[in-house]
Amino acid sequence: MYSGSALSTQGITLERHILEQQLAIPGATGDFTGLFQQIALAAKVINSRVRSAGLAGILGLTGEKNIQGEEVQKLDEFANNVLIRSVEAGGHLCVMASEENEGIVRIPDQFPTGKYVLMFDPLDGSSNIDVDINIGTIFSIHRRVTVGRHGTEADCLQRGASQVAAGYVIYGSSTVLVYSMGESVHGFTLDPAVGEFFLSHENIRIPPKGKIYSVNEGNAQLWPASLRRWIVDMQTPKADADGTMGTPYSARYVGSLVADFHRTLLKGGVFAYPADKKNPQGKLRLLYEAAPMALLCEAAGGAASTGTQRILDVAPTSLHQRVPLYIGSREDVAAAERFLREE
Ligand code: P6P
Repeated sequence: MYSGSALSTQGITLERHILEQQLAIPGATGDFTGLFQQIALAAKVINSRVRSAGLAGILGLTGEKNIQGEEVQKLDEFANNVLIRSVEAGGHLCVMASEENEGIVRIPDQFPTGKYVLMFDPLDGSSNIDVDINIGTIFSIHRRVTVGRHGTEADCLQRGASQVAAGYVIYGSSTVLVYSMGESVHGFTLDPAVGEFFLSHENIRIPPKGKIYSVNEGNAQLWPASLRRWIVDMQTPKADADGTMGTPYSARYVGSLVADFHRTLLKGGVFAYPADKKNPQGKLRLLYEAAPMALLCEAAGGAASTGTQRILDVAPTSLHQRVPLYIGSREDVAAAERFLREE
C-alpha cells in the first residue's frame, strides 16, 4: 500500500529540500538556492568525468605543481575549472577561494556579484584517483563581510562558525552530496538515470561514541608520545561493566578525507590528522577542508577540534593555512583531547 511519507522522502530532490530549508529562514531570498543548484550541477559534471576518467585517458599527472607543492592531476584542474565556471556568472558570489588557486578567485568583471563567498577543495584525495579510491569535492559558504562590488581575502578569512552552509560530494560506489546549514545534516544520492540528487540520508546524526579510529599510523613516530598512548588506548580491549572483555576499536584509513569523514559521520568514531614533526600545523587546510567538515560534524551532534581548540572558533590568518584535525563522535574527540593534554 502506498505510504505517502515513503514516496515523498524518496522523491525529495536536493533543489526542493534547499528551497524548503530556505523558506524556513526569515528574509531568505532564494539567492542561496540558486547558488546551491549551481554547485550541484558542477558536482554532476565532475562526477561524470570522474566516472569515465580511466577511459578518457586523462589520468596521470600534468606535471605541474599546485601551491601545495603537490603534483596536479588533470582531474583536479578539470574539477576546479568546472566549479568556477558553474558559479561565477550567477551573481550570487563576491569572491571565491580554491585549493588549486594561490590567491582569491575574482568574479570576472562581465558578471554581477552577490553576497556569498564560496571556498572549496575541488577534488580532495586526488592522489587516490589513479587507484580508483573514493575522492570528493568539499565546499564552504559564508556571507561577505566587506562592501563594494568585489569581495576580498577578508571575506574568506572568517571563522568556521560563521559559515552559512557547508557540504561535500563523495564520488564513491554511489555519488552522494551531504550538506548542512548548521542545524541538521542531510545526504542526497545521485540517480544517474535521472541526473537528480534525491534525499537518501535525512537528518544524519553521529553516535556519541564509536568503535573506529582513522589516522595514518605511518606517522606515529613523528607524533608526541601522548598521541601514541591515545591510539594504544583504543587498541586495548576494555572490560565491560559485568567484567566481560570488550573489543578494541577497528582501524580504517582510506587516505581521502571525504571518504574517511563520510564513514565517520555515518558510523561514528574518530578521524584524525594530527600535527607531527613533518607537519607542525597538521596537513589539512582550515578554510576548505577542516571548517566545512566541522560544521557538518557539529550539526550532526559530533565535535571537531585542533586537539586544543574547537575548529569552528579558529580565526583564519591565510587562505591555505593548515590545522591539526580531530573530528567525529563527541566522546572520542574528547578522549583525544584528554590524552593530548598529558605530557
Ligand atoms: P596522508 C589527500 O591528499 C588529503 O589531503 C586528504 O584527503 C587525506 O585525508 C590526507 O591528505 C591523507 O594524507 O598523509 O595520510 O596520505
